[in-house]
Amino acid sequence: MIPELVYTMLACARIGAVHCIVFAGFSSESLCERIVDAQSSVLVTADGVYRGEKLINLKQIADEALEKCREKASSSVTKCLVIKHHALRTKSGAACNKLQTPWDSDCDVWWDEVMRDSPEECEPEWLDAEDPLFILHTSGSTGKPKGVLHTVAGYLLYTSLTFKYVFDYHHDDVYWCTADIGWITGHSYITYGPLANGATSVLFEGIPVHPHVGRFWEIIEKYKVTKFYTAPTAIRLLMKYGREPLQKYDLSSLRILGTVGEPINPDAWQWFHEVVGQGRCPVVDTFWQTETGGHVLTPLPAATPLKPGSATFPFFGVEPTILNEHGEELEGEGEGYLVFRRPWPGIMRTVYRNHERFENTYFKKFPGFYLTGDGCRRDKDGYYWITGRIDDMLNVSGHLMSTAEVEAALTEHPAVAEAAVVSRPHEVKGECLYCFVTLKDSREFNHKLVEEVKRLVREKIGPIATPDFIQNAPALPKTRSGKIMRRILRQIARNEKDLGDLSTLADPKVVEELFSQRCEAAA
Ligand code: 7RM
Repeated sequence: MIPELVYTMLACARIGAVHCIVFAGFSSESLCERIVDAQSSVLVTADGVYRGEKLINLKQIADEALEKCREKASSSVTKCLVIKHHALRTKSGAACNKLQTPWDSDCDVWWDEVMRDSPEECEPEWLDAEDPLFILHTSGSTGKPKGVLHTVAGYLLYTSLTFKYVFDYHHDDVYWCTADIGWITGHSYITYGPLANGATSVLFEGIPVHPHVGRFWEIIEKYKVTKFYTAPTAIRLLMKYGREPLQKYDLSSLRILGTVGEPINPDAWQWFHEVVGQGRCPVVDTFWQTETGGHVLTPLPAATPLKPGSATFPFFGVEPTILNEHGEELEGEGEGYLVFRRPWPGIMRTVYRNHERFENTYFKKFPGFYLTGDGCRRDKDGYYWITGRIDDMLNVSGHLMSTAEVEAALTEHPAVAEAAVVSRPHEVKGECLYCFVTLKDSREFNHKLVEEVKRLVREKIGPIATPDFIQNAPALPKTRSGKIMRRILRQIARNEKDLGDLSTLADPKVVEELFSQRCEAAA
């Protein structure tokens, strides 16, 4: 989350290179997978970065990823451009420079050295409207991330227009979106949308609770932020500390508040509106996806009467509808699959190098409609309420991941025979991971194993996927055809006793046993 990241994106756009940004919290494994999929030729990274008090050696992670790519004999990367960030920007000198930056002089180049010799001007490359702008990976239900591809003209038009209307942009605004640029929200509403409008933005490298829990409020006061866009998970986290940390700061500059990433519970909405916005600022609850490029369901501030927890109505040109299991459109009140009837300029164009997967994932279940994968309810006033993912996806602090990808990491542990992951509601994160693991014969389930398994998932996917609960499952509930019944596991994780129809279960005894051993407290 440093200015050089934004420069790099814009530089790519200018020379017609396709960027593919990878969140700095990802493991070398995940980075390698994305490099291979995108067939990248240049890797841009930094020496290191602080996340709170933790120093992350980014260059080392990058090197490990490149090494893994080479092992797979598919390294396309010829140069690694390294930004001197930690070495230059942390409090004075060597004492603080705790990093050893590994260096390969054939491949690695320092950013500041190349920049010194670069010309001041660079002619833009003229592109076709439908040429690619970037690839951004998002979790897919088979575990392998999908490279969502966006194109230059439609995406830029859509992000710039939604930014302007949804945040009611004025030239004297100071806008702050707290998202990470490694996520689509950062692409669309830190880089492209605001900059296409010439907006003044705050770019924040840090976490909400460091060095103190009033960090956000302090920044809002310091820069007189007028438009503030964040995630329900951050709101829920900060809510825990009460009003006191806010009362020290002047938040009177705020005009509009926005949320994105997950359904916002009415409690958190009220707190955001009353305590942060002091009851004066409309809250725009913006529903959209990596795939949609920009907001698709959202209020327009001060124009749309709000209902806490509802993303309200479609943006201009977007035509949502709700289908039942048979693909029939529901009229009026009802709940079902959220789909869109027509494309809009910012919709993704393909899954990179896998157009078939694009068609299968989004257009096959209900021909003629774009399938979001979210459940949705429409109330009597026509308001849309997102009910969450209906496929096997998990949403932890606004980060989407599939059960399959976490399960794949769990089963890499030599003692684990099988694993199934479900979500369980979490006060702050929205959802957290509840994992059932079946051990191989003769392996013992103990504290040491739980720690090993957790560490493995962190290494394979990243800290965001760290399991909160790990339960020993001598057997998993399965259908006769061998499919794990996650619905039942979800109910066990949540201690919901009324299990409904168990007739498809191969062995109903399994359920009782799992209930008797369920985890009350986090691992
Ligand atoms: C922007 C982003 C997409 C998924 C989406 C939903 C969930 C996002 C909201 C929301 C309820 C919202 N892209 N989601 N925004 N659910 N209300 N306002 O998050 O590709 O990372 O995730 O996030 O499930 O399908 S994403």
